[in-house]
Amino acid sequence: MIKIFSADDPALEQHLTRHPAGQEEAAARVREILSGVRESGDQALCRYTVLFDGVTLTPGELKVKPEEIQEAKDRVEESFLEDLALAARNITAYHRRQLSGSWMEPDAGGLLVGQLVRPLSRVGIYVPGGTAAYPSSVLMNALPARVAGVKEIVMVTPPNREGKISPYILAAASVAGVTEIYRVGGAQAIAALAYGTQTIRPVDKIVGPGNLYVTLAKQQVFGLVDIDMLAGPSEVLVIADDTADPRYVAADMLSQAEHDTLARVMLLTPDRRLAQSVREELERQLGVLPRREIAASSLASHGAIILTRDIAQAVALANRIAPEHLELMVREPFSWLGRITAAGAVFLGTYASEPLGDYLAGPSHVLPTGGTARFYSPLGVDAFLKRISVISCSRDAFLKMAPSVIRLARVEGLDAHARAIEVRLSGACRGSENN
Ligand code: HSO
Ligand code: ZN
Repeated sequence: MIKIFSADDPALEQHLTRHPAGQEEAAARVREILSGVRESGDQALCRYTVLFDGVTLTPGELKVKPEEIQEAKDRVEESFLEDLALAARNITAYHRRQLSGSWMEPDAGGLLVGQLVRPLSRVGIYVPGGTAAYPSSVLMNALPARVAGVKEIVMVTPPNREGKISPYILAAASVAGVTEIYRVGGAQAIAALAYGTQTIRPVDKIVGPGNLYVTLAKQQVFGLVDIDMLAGPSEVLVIADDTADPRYVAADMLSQAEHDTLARVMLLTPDRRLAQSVREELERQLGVLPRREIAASSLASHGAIILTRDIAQAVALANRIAPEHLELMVREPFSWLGRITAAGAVFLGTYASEPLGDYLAGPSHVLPTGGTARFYSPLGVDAFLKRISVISCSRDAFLKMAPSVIRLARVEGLDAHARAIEVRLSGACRGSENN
């Protein structure tokens, strides 16, 4: 069962440190798969699909046809489509608020600088197969890209043994405005998106969670294409005081523990009684969970209940841990918000339960994990936008800046740079036109 620590227990540090397993072998295998796809394209994709997914496809069958998508939408429950539509509305509205525009500003001296903001042209979204194929994640990855103005959104996902993709995933892709879908997964799918094959054109950026092979493949193609942050196991850290209901605290902790045996769930509280009753609630609620084995293993090996002096100490510790999800189930939760410096998403109050954020509230549920919230932000519109700097200047502004540029260039030993300015100085002295 979950262990209880005190905040200054030296064993706590050790318990919170992750020990990454040796990945060299997997990385070498991934390297082979990437070069296989780079050399033989579709043929390699089909070869690896037989090997890893146990299904034989021809290159012509890689791309999912519009009929299959329509069929999927006809098959899923009407209520599911309505829920997707509601989620899509909230996610879209939230991300629209993140859009920032191009700007250009002349100064009084005639120097004009600015930036153009442009969407990426083509992005790839990886969707894992099996039980980790979440329709919600399709929305959370694709909609920020849509809002950013990305024209081509390509989804890749492994087929099941019948060569099919879950109708829930296909329906979500359709709602999210995905423009192409391919039934291919694993490192080979990442290779196809990065290098291109006969049927899959390469993309500019690859996002979406995956298993170790997918993650290593993304790492290896980074630079040729951009990637999102590397997703780790889910986390929730709850800060609670004596006003919190232990049933709610335990339920929220289990909601993340059921994701993965490696998931990390924590409760930080100054209240010893609450700590004890949350522990009992966890035990009780685990009993009825279909995924209790996963959740129990997560609680036992990565979970922690930490007793703090007060809420201020809990907040300070939470900032150091920088959890993916932070719940504040304390009196006046908003009064603590100003002190939060590192978390993927903050949930305030009794009713802001983490799954609301997973599905419906609006912010993307693709969030930094493993302490990377110290420097990463949630997936958002900016992940699919880039900036182009703009510079122009008048003759007067040029004349004013020229001597400094020439001196700086000469200090760097770059004579041609200096001359590019000097040649204009003589032109400018002859009185050539103004721009
Ligand atoms: N909580 C997960 C996302 C998710 N939950 C998808 C349900 N479906 C990210 O940590
Ligand atoms: Zn979740």
